[in-house]
Amino acid sequence: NGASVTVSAVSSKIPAAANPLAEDALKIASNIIYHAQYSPHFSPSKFEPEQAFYATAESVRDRLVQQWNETYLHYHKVDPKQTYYLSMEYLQGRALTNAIGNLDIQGAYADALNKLGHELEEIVEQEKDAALGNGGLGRLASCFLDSMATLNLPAWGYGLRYRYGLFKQRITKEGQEEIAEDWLEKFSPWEVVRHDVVFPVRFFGHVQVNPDGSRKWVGGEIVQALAYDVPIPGYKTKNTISLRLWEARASAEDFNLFQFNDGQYESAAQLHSRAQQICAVLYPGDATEEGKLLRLKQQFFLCSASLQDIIMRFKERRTGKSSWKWSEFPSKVAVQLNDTHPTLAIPELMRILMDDEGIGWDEAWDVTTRTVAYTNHTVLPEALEKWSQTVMWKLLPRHMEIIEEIDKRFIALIRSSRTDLESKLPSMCILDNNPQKPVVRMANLCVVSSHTVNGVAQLHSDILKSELFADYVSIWPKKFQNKTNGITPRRWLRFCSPELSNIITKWLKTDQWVTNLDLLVGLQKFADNEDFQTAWGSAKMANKQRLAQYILRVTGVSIDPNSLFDIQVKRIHEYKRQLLNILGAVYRYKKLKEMSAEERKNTTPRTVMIGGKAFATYTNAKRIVKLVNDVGAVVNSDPEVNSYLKVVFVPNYNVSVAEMLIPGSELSQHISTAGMEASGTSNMKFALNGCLIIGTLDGANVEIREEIGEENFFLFGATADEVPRLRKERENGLFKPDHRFEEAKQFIRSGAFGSYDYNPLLDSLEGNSGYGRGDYFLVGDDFPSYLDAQKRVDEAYKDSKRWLKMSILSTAGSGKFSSDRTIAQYAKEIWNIEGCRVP
Ligand code: T68
Repeated sequence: NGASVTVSAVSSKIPAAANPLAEDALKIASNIIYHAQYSPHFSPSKFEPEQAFYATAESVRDRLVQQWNETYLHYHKVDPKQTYYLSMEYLQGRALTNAIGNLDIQGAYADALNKLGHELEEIVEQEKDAALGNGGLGRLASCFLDSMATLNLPAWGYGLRYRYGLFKQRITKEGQEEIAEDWLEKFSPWEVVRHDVVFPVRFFGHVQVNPDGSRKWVGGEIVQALAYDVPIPGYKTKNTISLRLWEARASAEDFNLFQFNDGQYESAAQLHSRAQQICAVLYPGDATEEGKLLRLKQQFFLCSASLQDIIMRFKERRTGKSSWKWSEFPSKVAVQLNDTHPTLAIPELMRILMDDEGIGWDEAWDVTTRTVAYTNHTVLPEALEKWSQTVMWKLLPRHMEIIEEIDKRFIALIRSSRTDLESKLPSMCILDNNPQKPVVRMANLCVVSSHTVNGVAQLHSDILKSELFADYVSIWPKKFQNKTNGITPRRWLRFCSPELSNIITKWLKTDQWVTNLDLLVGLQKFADNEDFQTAWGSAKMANKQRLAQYILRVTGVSIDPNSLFDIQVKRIHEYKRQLLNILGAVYRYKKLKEMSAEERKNTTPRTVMIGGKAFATYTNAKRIVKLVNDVGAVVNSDPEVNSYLKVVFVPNYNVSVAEMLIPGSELSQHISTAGMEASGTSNMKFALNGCLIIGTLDGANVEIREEIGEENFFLFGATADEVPRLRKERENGLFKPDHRFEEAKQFIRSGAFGSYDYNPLLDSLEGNSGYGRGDYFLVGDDFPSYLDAQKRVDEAYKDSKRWLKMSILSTAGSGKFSSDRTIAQYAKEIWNIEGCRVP
């Protein structure tokens, strides 16, 4: 325990060492001490875990910076084609374990910290999560960066350096409370500010027409984009790539000294505070006009700064070359849009090429469309971005001209070559000129302007082709692809579950699976082996115990590691159907109450854990959070049944919490209404960790079930094809609810879980209700088959050998879901880039 240790005390005590690893540890220890002494962040009188974390992180960063510079220089020399991943979100989580793991120096760092009176496990917990994202989309971007680095791909991530990332969730009697999460409260040891990388980004202003007919965007306000780079090390490779996060700044000239001296302090700094607003908060609520404008500003800020940087690098690598052409640009640059949020990169690239570089429309269009590709992550209509034309004309007048022209040319193309599609034009074109509310449809702009459009799981990509983008498919059949999502096996198995990893390595007699996840299939042959099962079972048990301690610490609820650990963690959304889960738990509770003590003994004890954040203004999602907490409060304190059922709401779900929950899980719920979850990625993380899935045929569940075998997957529910018919039936009042569904709802309405008014929430599940949307997500339709599947789960768990076998086969079948596979496919089939290993 280093609580009272001082820097000078530990530095004088570092013992001499004999073996090489120890010497390495010794060097590391003195490097850590060096940082504690000479990086003036804290007073040197202390060397408590927090100080030890920052000093350790800086020492690791030293190593990364060296590799990082080498990587950049190597890429500069070779000048390969590079991918630029544009994303408004990155959910990086903590970086220390990942960095020392990827550098393969865990042992030495653990030893070094030991010499300094600390435990590595305790030190890594000091780090705050970098939560610059909302959920799956942001975490996917982070997994992708890890894979790009590991595969030695010349790639960069671009994003925004939000001051406040995703809020911290606190649970009170009222339910969820949001608190600003200050991840930069002290500072981030991982970012390096690049004072020499600054680009101006313009907003507002007007279009100037020059005598030669060319156009130029002038006036308005200019904000500086300043680069902060975060190193992304590959696993056991020197290649270390960059995540470049932009911060908005006003320049010194924007500070009005005259006003300040006149005592007008606020107006003197007005431009500064306006600039600061841009990167203040991740995805600010867009219910107000001001909020919408700010979000659009963020999007453009990312696109403009990143493109200026990309173009500068492209030109830099061409200096000294006698001649080069813009048509070479797509052979050096691939830009991937992570959903429509960075769509403005399209008109911005067009603008730069035409107005700044002076090339004509046709060539600019050819360059742009050969450069940009778009990934869609949702088919939910409310999540498809549409920007008010009025707001866009005000903020980005030149870009609106360009978008109008793209639209005009697209319409002309259809009218001249595809008269059969003319009737479809109103929904296919980019501008929706509805006089009440004229908008720009960002997804349509992306489809028209990208060379490739991809969905994120096979089912999702099929739905894109047959529904959302069906009309475009007939024009450009080859434009549409599938790239099933993946997750990095480093963070999501190797580092978060060392116990299971070691067993896998031991039995496969290689650790190559960490970069070649398909090798896990080799575990299949041990699925019935008793020794292997025993080892597997004890690793899972160790993880469950660790999780039980965590749950006790953060919730005060004591859970039994011998019960079935059943987990659902993800953003709270009606389509993800946490309501189905909690209604199932309520039904289970009611039945347990009705049983005799003898009967209860034959049931399978369960711990239901649910976690996730609700968007601050999403009322029903917040009611669901409250309901789970209220059910937990009653069930967990009911002595009659609480050794058979516990219901826990896990607060403040984030990447680090996931790293604790997933290894200790045995059953996880991925139970969205079929056709609505584009892919899901936590399903892959759970399966990889030997956790069985209860789920619908939605998103990547379909492929997971194919890979691990249908006998190892608890399937239930309507299929995507059946959903429209079921919705129709409900609209027509033909739906006959199962009595168990009625019973569960009625039990809650009766006040069994407190006096909070759950009627509005439950009414949203009623077919003929005036409230809600008539169970749009079909909770009632799927409830009976869900309960049946849960019965199969309970039975399977009673046979622990069978369960262990299923668990092993789950991991063994998860090879496909490595983000290394996903990224290798993007590289080959969309970006046309190759590995460029630093020697
Ligand atoms: C998720 N999307 C999908 N969106 O829901 C999930 N949206 O099925 C998929 O696995 C994952 O993307 C990765 O492909 C999101 O997470 C957002 O977070 C989001 C953020 C802002 C605006 C709209």
